[in-house]
Amino acid sequence: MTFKNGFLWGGATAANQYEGAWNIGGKGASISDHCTCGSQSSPKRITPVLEKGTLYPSWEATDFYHHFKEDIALAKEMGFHVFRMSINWSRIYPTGLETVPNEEGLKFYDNVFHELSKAGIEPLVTISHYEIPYALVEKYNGWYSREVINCYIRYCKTIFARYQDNVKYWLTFNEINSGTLPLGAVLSLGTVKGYCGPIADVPDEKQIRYQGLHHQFVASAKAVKIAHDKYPHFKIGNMSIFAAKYPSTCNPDDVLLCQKRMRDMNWFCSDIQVRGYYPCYAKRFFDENNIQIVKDSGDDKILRDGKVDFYTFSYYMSACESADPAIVEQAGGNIIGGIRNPYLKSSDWGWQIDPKGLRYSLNEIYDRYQIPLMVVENGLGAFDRLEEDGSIHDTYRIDYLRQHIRQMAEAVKDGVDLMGYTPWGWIDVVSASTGEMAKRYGFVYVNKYDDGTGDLDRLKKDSFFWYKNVIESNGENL
Ligand code: BGP
Repeated sequence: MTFKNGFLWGGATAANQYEGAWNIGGKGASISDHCTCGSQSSPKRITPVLEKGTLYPSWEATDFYHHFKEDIALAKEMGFHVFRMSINWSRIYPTGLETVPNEEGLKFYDNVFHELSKAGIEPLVTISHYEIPYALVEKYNGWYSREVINCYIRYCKTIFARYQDNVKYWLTFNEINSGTLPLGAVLSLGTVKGYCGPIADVPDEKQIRYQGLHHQFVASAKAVKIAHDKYPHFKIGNMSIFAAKYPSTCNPDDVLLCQKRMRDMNWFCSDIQVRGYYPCYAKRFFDENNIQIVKDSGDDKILRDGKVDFYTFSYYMSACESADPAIVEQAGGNIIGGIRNPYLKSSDWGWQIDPKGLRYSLNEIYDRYQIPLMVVENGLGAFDRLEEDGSIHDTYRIDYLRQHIRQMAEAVKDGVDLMGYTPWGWIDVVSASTGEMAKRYGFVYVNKYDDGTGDLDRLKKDSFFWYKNVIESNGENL
């Protein structure tokens, strides 16, 4: 048997794209409730009043809020061991500034955890998944302000105390390194009031981003320390996007550029969260980009005292790096930077599919950190066709996941300590990057469309039965 006994098979979701009920039960507006109508190609500014765009709005999402019992029953039927979800910060502290939490919000997650426990499924909880109370964006420009660290810690203390008997596995921030990328920085950092596009055209954007990230590193480390001191049974991890990068030729210029891009995007944040200090290459990067991180005197110690217990990541694609501007021009870009790889195929959204890159990434990460790893997102966003009889034949998704699981198995044979696997959007949710419902990842189809029609009915796709069998056989029957 390749995968160890107790390997955590399951699926991943996040409140901002799944839960809906954005203004029910005392919940406040979060940043993601304000910027769901953009798309990758034409991001929009945040509208002051929430209004319906042409795309299906994520503030209804696929309504986990009212369907959690049914959804957890489906997860149980597939044999899930673990259920990745996030808590909506603005459901617990509607503006992030209250001193007393919203009891109705806390009660909702009591009910969810109770249901998971009855089903014998372990929750894996992301504390902040592209979500921050919007009032903190208005008041402080999100994570750019140090004040937000205290708000986050107050929220962590509340949920740690309340759910200490229900939740063992925690992640401090979803895809923290998306803060280094133009796209994604606004959702994860909550900075730049009134704006939801890439922040590349905002003055001082690098300074804003890296100062904001510093505050997130401190907040993450403080949360880890509290967990270690007060709740020794907790396991608390980081979460990064990992997109393998390859030099496009063996020209040393390409190799060096590739090494730099691997550091800038893939390693920078996790080096700090896993090792507890800024990496050696940070100084030159900051100097060359005119970034001055303002630190408090105790920050370095806080980082050292708050190293994560395990490393988790999302894996969707890889990219190539070329130092030759003519080649970059000709080859066409990639969503996570770099250029297209001619050896790989792409999804309908241009994400390049690279299962072997997952084996490569797992080996590189494990070599570097030597702590347990978990793939907490992976999957194929695709257009699914609902047949008249209610079936959905998503063989392309099965094929994608099968190839990635095979490569995870190779990595385990290479010696990597892999804890588990939770494919993204195991039930259809709203897309983070485009706000669409049409981009689906699930084993379960949700009858809901971009124009807002659909009755939210849940239907099993072919991949549902396939994945059930994968779990049952601990990854042997692919
Ligand atoms: C990751 C995010 C998720 C999820 C996924 C798929 O970056 O952590 O929130 O949405 O990507 O992306 P998309 O929904 O844009 O297809």
